[in-house]
Amino acid sequence: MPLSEYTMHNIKEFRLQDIQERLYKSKAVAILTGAGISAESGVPTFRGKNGLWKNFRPEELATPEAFKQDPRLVWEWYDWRRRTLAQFKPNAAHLAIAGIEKRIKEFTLITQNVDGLHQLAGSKNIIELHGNIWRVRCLSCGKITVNRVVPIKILPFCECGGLLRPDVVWFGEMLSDSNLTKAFVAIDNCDLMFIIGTSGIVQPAASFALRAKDEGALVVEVNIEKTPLSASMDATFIGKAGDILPQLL
Ligand code: BV8
Ligand code: ZN
Repeated sequence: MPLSEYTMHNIKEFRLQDIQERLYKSKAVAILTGAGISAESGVPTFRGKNGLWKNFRPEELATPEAFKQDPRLVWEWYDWRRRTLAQFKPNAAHLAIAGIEKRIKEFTLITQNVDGLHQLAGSKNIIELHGNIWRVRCLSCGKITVNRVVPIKILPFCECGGLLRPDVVWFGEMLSDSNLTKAFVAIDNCDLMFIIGTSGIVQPAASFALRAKDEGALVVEVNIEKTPLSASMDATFIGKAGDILPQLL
């Protein structure tokens, strides 16, 4: 669809080209992405209809309790996700964000995704809020290493003998202080923030848009449907990230 077609529902009438103008005039831009930005690469979203795995909900498996209780089951789930992910490439939305970053003085990408597709697309200044599925961490010595072995031997152990876990943030676990601090600095300093492909349910990421607004930024949402965040956005563009974002380049 041509730029002008993308209207949205909100108080102030913004068209995509208005946002495009604002984008290249801004001093600092922050982008928050969720699972929706990887959907067009084939990666199943968390709360989409096809769900993520068998009849388990992420909130049941992505927890320290689940791992303690049944590390094999949790590793089977992560191994399945890693095997599925290994065949996927960044899509036009990931590439557009990497392209925008090159043209903005101060740019920060904050992602909730653990799939590593933003890195593959060439994004540089990334805050991986929820960790990365291609890293593992030893429960004994705490060593973090990149591990791209698919399928991974279940159960994987560190050379120190400790059990390895995925280096991701599970539900009920604290996000790393340094990541949160970096994210808040980016959010508080930006004059334009995009919220792309997230259902706005998982905290604390779901409150970042409001924080940016309180700090005076213009906040723009891109999603295939309205979310609980939409009502407080300055603009919401309904459509696929892979269609809309390249038009901002
Ligand atoms: C924390 C890593 C402090 C793992 C993830 C009640 C009880 C207990 C806890 C809580 C509670 N209430 C709140 C909490 C806190 C909890 C939380 O928020 N729970 C939710 C479920 C209510 N949060 C936490 O626990 C966080 N830690 O708060 O610490 C604390 C400590 C102790 C006790 C309490 C608090 C940690 C959260 C991190 C969890 N880890 N991932 C892994 O991935 O294996 S979260 C997981 O969900 C992913 O990271 C994912 O990115 C994230 C968010 O989901 P979305 O990205 O939004 O994806 P979703 O599928 O939901 O939506 C996709 C969207 O894309 C949709 O809107 C769709 O329309 C759109 N879309 C689809 N296709 C496209 C598209 N848009 C554009 N284009 C397309 N083509
Ligand atoms: Zn170890």
